[in-house]
Amino acid sequence: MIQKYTYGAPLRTDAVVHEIPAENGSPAYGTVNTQNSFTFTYRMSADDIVYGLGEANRGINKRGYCYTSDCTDDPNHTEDKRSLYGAHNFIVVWGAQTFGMFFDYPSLITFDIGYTRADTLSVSCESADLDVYVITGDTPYDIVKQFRRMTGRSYIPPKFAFGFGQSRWGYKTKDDFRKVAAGYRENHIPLDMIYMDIDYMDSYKDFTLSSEFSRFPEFVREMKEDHIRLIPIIDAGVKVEDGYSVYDEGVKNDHFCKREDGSFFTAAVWPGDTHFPDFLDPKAREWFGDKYRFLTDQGIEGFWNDMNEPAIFYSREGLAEAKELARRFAQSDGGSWDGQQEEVGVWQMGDKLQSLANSPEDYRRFYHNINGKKVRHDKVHNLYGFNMTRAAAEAFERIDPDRRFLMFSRSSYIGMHRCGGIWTGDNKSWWSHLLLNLKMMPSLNMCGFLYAGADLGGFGADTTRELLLRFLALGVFTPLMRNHAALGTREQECYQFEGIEDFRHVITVRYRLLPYLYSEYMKAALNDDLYFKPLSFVYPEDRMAARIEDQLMLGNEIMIAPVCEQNGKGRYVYLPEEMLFVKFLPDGTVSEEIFGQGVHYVDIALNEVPMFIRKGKCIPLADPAECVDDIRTDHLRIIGYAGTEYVLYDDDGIHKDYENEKNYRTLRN
Ligand code: MIG
Repeated sequence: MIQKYTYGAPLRTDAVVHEIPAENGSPAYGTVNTQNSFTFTYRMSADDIVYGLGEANRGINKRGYCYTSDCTDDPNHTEDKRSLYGAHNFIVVWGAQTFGMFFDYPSLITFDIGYTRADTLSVSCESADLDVYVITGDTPYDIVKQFRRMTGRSYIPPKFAFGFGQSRWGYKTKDDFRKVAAGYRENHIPLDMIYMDIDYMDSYKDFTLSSEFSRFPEFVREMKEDHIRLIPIIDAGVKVEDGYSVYDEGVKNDHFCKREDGSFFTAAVWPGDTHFPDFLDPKAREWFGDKYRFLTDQGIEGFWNDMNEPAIFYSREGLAEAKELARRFAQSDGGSWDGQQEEVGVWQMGDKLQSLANSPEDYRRFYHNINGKKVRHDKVHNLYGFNMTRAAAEAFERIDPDRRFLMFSRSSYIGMHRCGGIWTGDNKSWWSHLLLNLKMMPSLNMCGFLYAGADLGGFGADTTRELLLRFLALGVFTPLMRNHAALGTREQECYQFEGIEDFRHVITVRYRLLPYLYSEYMKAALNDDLYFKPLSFVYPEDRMAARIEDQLMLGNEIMIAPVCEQNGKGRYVYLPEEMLFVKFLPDGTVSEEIFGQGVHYVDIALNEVPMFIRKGKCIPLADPAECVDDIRTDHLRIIGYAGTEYVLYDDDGIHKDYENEKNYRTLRN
């Protein structure tokens, strides 16, 4: 059962698709205070667990910290960070009382989950204008499914998007891309996509190509003949430059965000001065969305949307203030280091420069046009990335309503899960981020984001062979499986390392499992279900299962337990019931061993991919292939418990004929 409570005059976010009428009164759980601001408070019992918050830091159980939804381009995901790129305001409390809550609020909101006081959950935001949904059900799983139904079907990518992709910030020329393609094909490491980061554009202008990419359609075709799709990035900001048609049109037709005085807001991002399209205005969305045609017309079938928090390096105003401060700083004579005798001190100057980027002040300097009303950006900040991606998704429906396009975004709000997937942004080549990657997955799924993944190997900092292999052994199971690295870091393509056969093997396992993974993804999407679940969702009666934070249930048949530690030769696993331990060995064979309920230590070499099949279940396994197009789904082997069945979902992977009964086929072991 879902109940809705409306406070004040909320702004429509379009997170919810199946609207329900608002109730009078207040939620059955906790207390709500709407004086001056909004606060929801609930007294937690000692053993209560809190799930949710999607793309957030720390554990699967969110209890014990304070999180804010405030979409931020911060590439340092250290433990102390309270917000990342997304705003996913859905939580489930499980324990003495069990209920879910969705706070549909488009601006900064804080979830203090036993941080200030261990027993107190407190959710607060500045303005008491929001819709609060309270969901009751028997279990967290049941509550999540109701929430998912209310917020609509998750995005479904084309099947090729379940292949492996290589990315790196810095590929600039056709030959850079050809080299990557050859590195994979010559070494027989499977590959389906190469991502084009910002350097493919002319001066970082959206919907342009640098002079390196003349005769682009032919290049797209050349790659596609090799079964490789090119996936270009699109940034949110549009370069200010007379004669650049996207800029000219945006100005002429009033599609950019404005300052209070009606002038266009200017901020520096990659192209230099940019304007931000007003994605909250349907007319601007339609205009920007149609620009993707520039690339779809040339054969492109997928994109990633970046910098859409929106990320700001600095604004004109911010820079002017910093320069003024610098002028005064330059005038103040020497003196003490703490600046006490000076008008402007060293630290004050430093702080000002440090805080130029992504500054809350800048988010108060521009406005959106929402149904003819001027709304200051900070009031709707968390909707920006959602609506950029929505612009693309709405356009894809016009460009080819029968076809699926690959689309994922950095920033997001609940509701965007219908338009695209997400990648989890600029992680680092750290072991702790491998574990964070794992922990985020079920939370993201709860909030509807099924097509998701992290930068495998780590984006920032130098990776190691060992870390990349372990990252990949988790990535084998994440719907988005992409190796991506930052400019200036160690080269991270799989063929750059010694012992290439290990990489070939691990990624090949993905392709062998792909019919199963795709089938489970599609079932999850079509039934508003989860692809990744915490163990407790499947074993709610098992008290131990609820404590496990480094193993996940995937689909209905398997459990994963990757190694997340340097020099790890194996790991402890907890089995809530008897399971079949399956290891994909480097010689292409599969080892199978039954383990009983309880704790076990399992050996897992660096070149092995482990997983568990639940008791009484089986899964299909395809022959090795080097691209999704070559996977033979008519030639599957079954592994798992004897005498069992698996219902496989399959389709052409391109069109949207999802409800067809012909897509289901029963396989017997
Ligand atoms: O300011 O396009 O998260 O994946 O490689 C950095 C360059 C901009 C941030 C993205 C990252 C991408 C990078 N971008």
